[in-house]
Parts: sequence; structure tokens; C-alpha cells
Amino acid sequence: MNESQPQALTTRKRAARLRRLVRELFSDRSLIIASNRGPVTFERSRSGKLRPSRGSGGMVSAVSAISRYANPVWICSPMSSVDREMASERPGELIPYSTKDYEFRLRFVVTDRESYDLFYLTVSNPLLWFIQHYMWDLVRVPTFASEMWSAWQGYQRVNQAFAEAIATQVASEGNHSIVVLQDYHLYLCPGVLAPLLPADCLLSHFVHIPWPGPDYWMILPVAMREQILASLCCNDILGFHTKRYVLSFLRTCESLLPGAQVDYSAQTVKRAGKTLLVRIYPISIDVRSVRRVAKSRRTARERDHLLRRLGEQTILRVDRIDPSKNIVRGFEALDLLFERYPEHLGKVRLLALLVPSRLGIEEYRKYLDEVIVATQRLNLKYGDREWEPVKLIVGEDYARAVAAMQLYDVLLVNPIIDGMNLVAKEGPIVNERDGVLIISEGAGASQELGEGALVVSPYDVVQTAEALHKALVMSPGERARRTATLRSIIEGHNVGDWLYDQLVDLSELQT
Ligand code: ADQ
Repeated sequence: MNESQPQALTTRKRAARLRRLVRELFSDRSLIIASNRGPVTFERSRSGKLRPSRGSGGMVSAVSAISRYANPVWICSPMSSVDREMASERPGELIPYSTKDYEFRLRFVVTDRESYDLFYLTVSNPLLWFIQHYMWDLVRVPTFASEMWSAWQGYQRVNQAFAEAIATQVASEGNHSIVVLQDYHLYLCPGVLAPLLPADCLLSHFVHIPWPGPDYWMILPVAMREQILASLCCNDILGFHTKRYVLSFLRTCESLLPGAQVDYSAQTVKRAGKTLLVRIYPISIDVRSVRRVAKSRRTARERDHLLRRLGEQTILRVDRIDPSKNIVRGFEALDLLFERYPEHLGKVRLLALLVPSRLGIEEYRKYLDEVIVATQRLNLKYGDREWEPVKLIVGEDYARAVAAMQLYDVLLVNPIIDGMNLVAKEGPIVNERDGVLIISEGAGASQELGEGALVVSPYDVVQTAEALHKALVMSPGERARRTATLRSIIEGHNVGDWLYDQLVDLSELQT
């Protein structure tokens, strides 16, 4: 993180400081963002009218905030058939998209279906996501048979297509661009792109998910992991959410990348005449826009609707249905809470707002089934005709999620491991009941929020059940104190500061 102290400045002053920097930095430079999933995807209504919908996921909402200050080009994969149609009707053309909050010019990278599926459904998820969340059951999987090597070629082809689209865009901008790459889908992009860029362009890459240590990266065959590491070292800056991930990355390069010279105190990797800066930028939320959603009429309607579904006290979780989010162990902890403290029976309800995710991948389909079975089991064990201990609401609706966050008494965020976890930051900002945050030590956010939250091990269901009880019986005074602590930490470093810190480091690299 940058050494400046954002906490000491008011929100308004910090926004002004970011605007000034962006104006300065982009007066003669363009900003190009690239990620697999873009900020918007298009569908058509029955009458044939284009209907944009905002992309989902934490990364998109966080990075979208930058568009307030610069009018970036966002290069991404088409997500819907209408996106594909638009891209092939006007190849290489930028598609303008703006709302009250956001303003982008979009460019879709179209690749053949087979390559894209290999890139997305085999390599990005599950292979890389599972490695970076320690999720492989190593006795059995993964196996690198010829199918996996073919999939790797698909990953290479899509990364190559991204690099070419970015290089073409940089050339047509006619100035020295700043290119900001996002996440694990594009690990091979910098290696292809860097030699295609003019020398005064700057290239940075942010990894939104955890970075495990070298032993776990050894799951990948030598050729694959060396290609990823060598490519990442072609960036000017590589960003992670926490110090732990930065140290793991440095250790991984030292152990597994031939020719890499690692300097731990400067946090750099030198290789092939290039110096990579590895930096910590903890992501946050756009506090102002989350509050605006909380005040909207739609959220008020959802709030009224949810009020009828609450228990006397309500534990909330809001997640994508991803095995890394540890939803089933959350249910086990609830089960144990009822066994140990039966006084909560009939009074405490778990409201689980869950979005099915990556259903093209078998492990995710299986996990969805496990979540449903665990819900039914708890409702059969403890429920009756009048009352169910678990209310599962499946589907993505951000206003509904924010409405639920206003109403919780306890927010359970217990991922096995999670880059940051934005729900842990959204909840305390909009909650109206001085609700208690329970956070897993595996979530990046626990390193910032630990002081105001109850921190648990994601594997320890006994500790989690005890934390649930402690939160449910906590005195109003302590709840209020903890809420104030959490709010002040979150407000003291919002998504604007995440962007600001990265742009300061980039501006210092200008020649
Ligand atoms: P995600 O794994 O997608 O992000 P997270 O950071 O929690 O996880 O962001 C999810 C976003 O989707 C939040 O804004 C949340 O409110 C919303 N959401 C989740 N479930 C929802 C539901 N049921 N209905 C509506 N909205 C829902 C990845 C990394 C994280 C990292 C972010 C940003 O895995 O660790 O914090 O990127 O870097």
C-alpha cells in the first residue's frame, strides 16, 4: 500500500486527490483495462431492443469505479450471444457504454468457441482457480494428460488474442497508454504483449485471488508454471491484496523461475533485463455507490419483502456458490450452534443469498447439490410447519443482497481462502442493526477487519459455532463499538484509494 495516509483525509479530499492524479496522468495517455469478464453484457428484449446488464463479481464492481475519472477502453470477452453478434458485426470497433455512474468504451475479443471453453472451463476454472484456492484433492486430481495440454493451448490462444487486441488498441490511441490487466485469466498476456508495446507504455496486472506458496504451484508442470511466472515478470507492476500473497509470489519466483533475482526488501523481481515491482493494493468497495444502492426504492421494496422472512435474529451469508466459499461448513456450524445452544432454536434463522456460479464445471454443479442437501437436512432436523432454520434464496439480485445486508444481526463470511471478499466490506457499511461480522482468517479482508470482527478458522466448525453464539448474545454496546471500528476501517480505505495507490506507483514509473 502507498505510504500516504488516506484515513487522515476526508472522503471528499481523497476523491479530489484521485481526480487530480487521473487528470494529470491521463492528459496525454489513454487507459486500457483488460479482463475476461467486462463491465457490461448485452441481451435483446422481445422487441429487439438492446438491453445492457452490469457484469457480476467483485472485480467488475471495483474496477468500474475508475471510469468516473478516466474514460477507459475496456477489452473483454463477449459473454452473451448478443455480445458476440455486436463484436462480429463491427470488428475492432469500440462500443460506447455509459450510465449515471460509469462510462466505458468496450472492445470484445472474439475467439473460437472451442478455444474459449478450454481457456475458461478447463484452465482458468478449475485448474488455476483451484490451485490458487488450495482446492485440489491431490491424491486424485489434477492429472496432466493430453487433454490438459490441449486445454493449455486454448488458454494460450485466448491470451494471445487478448494481447493482439490490446496492442492494436494501443497503436490506434496514438499516445503512450497505460494498460491494466486483471486477474488469472490473463496470466500469459503480458509475455506476448510487452514486446508489442512502445517503450513508454506502462503495463500493470492485478491478481484478485490468493497466491499460494511455491510447493502448491509445483502442481503445475514445469513448462506451464515457468510460462506463467515469466509472463507476469514482463509487467511493470504486479498487485495483490495482501502482504502474504506478495511474499508467496516472491518465494514462488525465487524457487521456480530460473534466472529470477528476487529482492524481498524492495519487493522486486529482476529477470531478462526487466524489473517487476510487486505491490500490495487491498481492494475495497465504492462506499458512496453501495450507500446509494442501499437508499434506492428497489432496495426498500426488497427490504420490506425480506422483513417477513427473518428470524428473531438473523444470520446472513451472501456468496457465489463456489466451493472456496465454504458454505457447507457454515451449515455444519449452524447445526452445532443449535445442538450446543438450543435456546436459539425457533428464534435464529440463517438467510443464505446464493448465486449459482460456473455451472459448466462439474465440481460447481456437485457443490450446488451439496448446498441444497445440507439446507434440506437442517430444515428437516430442526424445522417444523411453522418455522425453518434456513431460508435459501438462490439467484443474483444486488439490491436484494444489499437489503439483506441492512437487516442482519450476524454476517457469516467463512471462505476457505478468498483474495479479499467484498461482502465483508459491504455489510458493515449498510447494516442497520450493529450486526456482528464473523470472518474467516482465510479471507484477505480479515487482515484489515480483524479488529472489529470475530475471526475464525474456516475449517473449525466448533470455533465457528461458538463465534455465532457469541455474536448472537453480544451486548448492544460491544456490537456498536465493533460496528464503528469496521465502518471507520472501510471508509478509511475505499475503492478510490485502491485505484489511487496503483496510479501513484504507475506515475512514479513515468520516464
Ligand atoms: P468474488 O469471488 O466474486 O470476487 P466477492 O469479493 O465477495 O467475491 O464479491 C462478490 C460480489 O458479488 C459482491 O459485491 C457481492 O455483494 C455480490 N454478490 C455475491 N453474492 C450475491 C448474491 N447472492 N446476490 C447478489 N449479489 C451477490 C473476486 C475474489 C474476491 C475479491 C474480489 C475483488 O474472489 O476475493 O474480493 O474478486 O477483488
